[in-house]
Amino acid sequence: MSSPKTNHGNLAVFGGTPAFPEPLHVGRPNLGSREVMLQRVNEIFERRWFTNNGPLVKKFEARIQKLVGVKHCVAMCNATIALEIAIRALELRGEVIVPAYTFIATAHALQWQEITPVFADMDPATHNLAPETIERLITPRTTGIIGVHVWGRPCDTEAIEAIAAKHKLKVMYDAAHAFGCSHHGKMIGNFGSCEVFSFHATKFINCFEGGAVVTNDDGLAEKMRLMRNFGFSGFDRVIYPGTNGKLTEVCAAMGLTSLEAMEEIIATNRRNYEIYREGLQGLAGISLKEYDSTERRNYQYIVVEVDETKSALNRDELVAVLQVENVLARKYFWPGCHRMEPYKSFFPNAYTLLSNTEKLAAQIMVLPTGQTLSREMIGKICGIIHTACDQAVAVRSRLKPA
Ligand code: T4K
Repeated sequence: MSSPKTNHGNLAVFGGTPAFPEPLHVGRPNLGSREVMLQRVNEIFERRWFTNNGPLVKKFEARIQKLVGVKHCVAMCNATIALEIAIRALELRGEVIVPAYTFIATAHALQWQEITPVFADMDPATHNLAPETIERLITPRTTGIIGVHVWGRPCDTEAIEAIAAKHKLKVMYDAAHAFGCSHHGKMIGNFGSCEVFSFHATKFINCFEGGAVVTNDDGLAEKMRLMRNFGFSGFDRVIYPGTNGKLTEVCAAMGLTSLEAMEEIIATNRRNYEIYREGLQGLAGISLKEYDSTERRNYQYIVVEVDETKSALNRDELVAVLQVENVLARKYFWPGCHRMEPYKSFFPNAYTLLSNTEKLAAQIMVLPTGQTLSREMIGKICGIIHTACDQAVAVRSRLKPA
């Protein structure tokens, strides 16, 4: 690695050598034991049972049920399909209220089934759906609310569910980020009618590609099991419109191997978060989103808010400085779902009701973490941010297009 970036001449934006020879990604996969994984793959080959609710999928589901303390886990090929199946099994239709500040899959899972996602604003303190913005969006066509536990921080389930009860709406949660997290001591997975986890490669627990719906509702679980397998109920008998949402055995093998390393991965993420917290101290207008250590957290996202009214550089300038150093910081979930297609064309004025989303989506950046980051590497990333802010005038004029 090159020397620390202590003066502006060292920064890659001024022609210095990038701090890292290879790109550092947000979402570099974490690994469990390679040996155990390869052993499992060998066993899959021996069994010649590759998919269709195989023994490893069943074992993976049982582990998740136990970890989350929930009655049913229905494993799926990814969280997007899991969301689609859960939405259909819950019989949502018409309009469903979702936060504008989420990964696009939350909205697309509705739109894909011709259900209109109606975007609610975010709470700037939590980045989650602001309950007080929900009621004004309810119309006679509204059938449900999908809350998202953004960054693994639970949304205000009590307030959301009270509004839903008042208006007779169904509630489910997109818990793609929140596996292994708790809310008032209860594990995420036990709220609403059902909750959806993602086990994509970029998640702290991964199946290469994978997802799951968890629920305490026997009937709903049964329906989703049928729906993920084309609606087949036994040979030659189809009783629902279904799709192919099955998790493969090799993906379940990865999931099980990943789960075995779960505590270790969380400890690494937590260590990284604490190093970032220390390293980013003292920077005006730059704040690390804190995790509540009294609850269970997975610490999988390092989320930084850059308030350009107080910070020497704005979010986009910092991301640009970091990218040329090979630190591929991300602007999740900028510019918000309401500014992406087809929603931008459907609701060109949606932004007028989404002032917090508009403001915060332009201030948030996510930094790399996980097993591939060392203490030194994080120290170096924080050093780049400090140096760039110290030399903000020069950096800004360098970044300005000629
Ligand atoms: N709901 C929410 C709230 C979500 O955040 C997501 C997904 C979903 C639903 C849907 O879940 P899935 O259907 O995916 O199970 C990434 C992930 O692809 C996506 O799963 C995730 N959220 C989202 C927050 O981040 P992208 O498009 O920004 O990044 P991607 O997939 O290109 O990966 C990020 C970086 O990670 C890459 O630049 C390189 C690195 N990487 C990635 C992969 C796949 C690796 O180093 N190795 C790899 O194997 O969406």
